[in-house]
Amino acid sequence: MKEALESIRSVVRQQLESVKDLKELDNIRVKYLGKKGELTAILKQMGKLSAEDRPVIGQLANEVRSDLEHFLENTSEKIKSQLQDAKLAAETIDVTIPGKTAPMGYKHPLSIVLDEVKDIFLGMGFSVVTGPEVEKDYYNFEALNLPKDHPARDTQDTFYISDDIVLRTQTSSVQVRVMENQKPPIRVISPGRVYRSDALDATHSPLFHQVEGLVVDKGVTMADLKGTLETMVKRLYGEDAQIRLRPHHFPFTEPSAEVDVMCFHCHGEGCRLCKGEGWIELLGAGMVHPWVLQNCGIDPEVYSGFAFGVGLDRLAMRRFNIDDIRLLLDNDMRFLQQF
Ligand code: 2U9
Repeated sequence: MKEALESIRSVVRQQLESVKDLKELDNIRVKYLGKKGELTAILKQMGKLSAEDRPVIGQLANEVRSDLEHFLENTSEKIKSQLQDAKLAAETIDVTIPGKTAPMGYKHPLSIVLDEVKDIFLGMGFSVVTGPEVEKDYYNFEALNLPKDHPARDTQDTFYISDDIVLRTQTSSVQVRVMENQKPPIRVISPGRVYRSDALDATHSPLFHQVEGLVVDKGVTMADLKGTLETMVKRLYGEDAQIRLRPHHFPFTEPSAEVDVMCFHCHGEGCRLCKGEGWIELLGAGMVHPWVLQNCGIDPEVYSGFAFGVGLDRLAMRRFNIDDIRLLLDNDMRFLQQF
């Protein structure tokens, strides 16, 4: 009987090393400690032992039983903590990863289009710059040739924190800061959130997303602007995509243009998608106004530049046929997990 007890202890210890789940563990517990268990059967035989052997074997049997209970308890704890760790690992979202490899496998539509635009311009030698969203009135307006009395500053368009602090209405302020701190050549894009005091509806949001671009160097012309924008559009919408520039006005660029992309559905004929125009408005652009260069300490007699701005939300809505801008902000997983 002594050998039987010792062998049970070593067999169980060995089996428990390879147990993977609580069900398997319970089977072992029943096999040895259950009503019909092997150890239980031995304990029932104690009565047949001689008065001399009973104390020694009895003590060994109790030892083996408490060892088995100890082994089983330890293994149970180990399996439970492994299950807990696995559960935590599955739920943990590493917020430091750039979103390209989000653990759930999803990627926000804005991130999809932003990453594409970034890749296009990084491939053309641009750098990506960012800056403050709560911005000085100077950088958001004055430096961009929007003097104090300009209607664009009105509170119905802008969130004022104080007389000279606003929530930025465009990311141009970042580019002003770049021009103040960096001598040309400058090739930057500045993506980010911008704020306008518009009521939230299917096509307007007080918070939306923009990417602006800026190039300043010697001898920059409208041809460079058109070529750069054409490259962007062809990368976004395919090689046969075409753009056209329509004269426009922005205080910070002269000449200015609205840039349209030919409707990929009717190729310029006009249809429901492009509201009969044949073209879809994409972005605004122009040659940087000489006063803006001047404001940033760059001599407009020596240098010239172009700039453009595109609404990321509209780009994403067009790309994925999303008809309500609020879907981009609601964080509704039923919507987001489609991307
Ligand atoms: C500097 C000088 C000039 C940026 C520009 C636009 C035209 C434009 C809108 C497009 C859609 C804003 O998101 S939107 O609503 N932007 O039309 N933006 S030129 O011009 C600059 C920028 C920085 C120093």
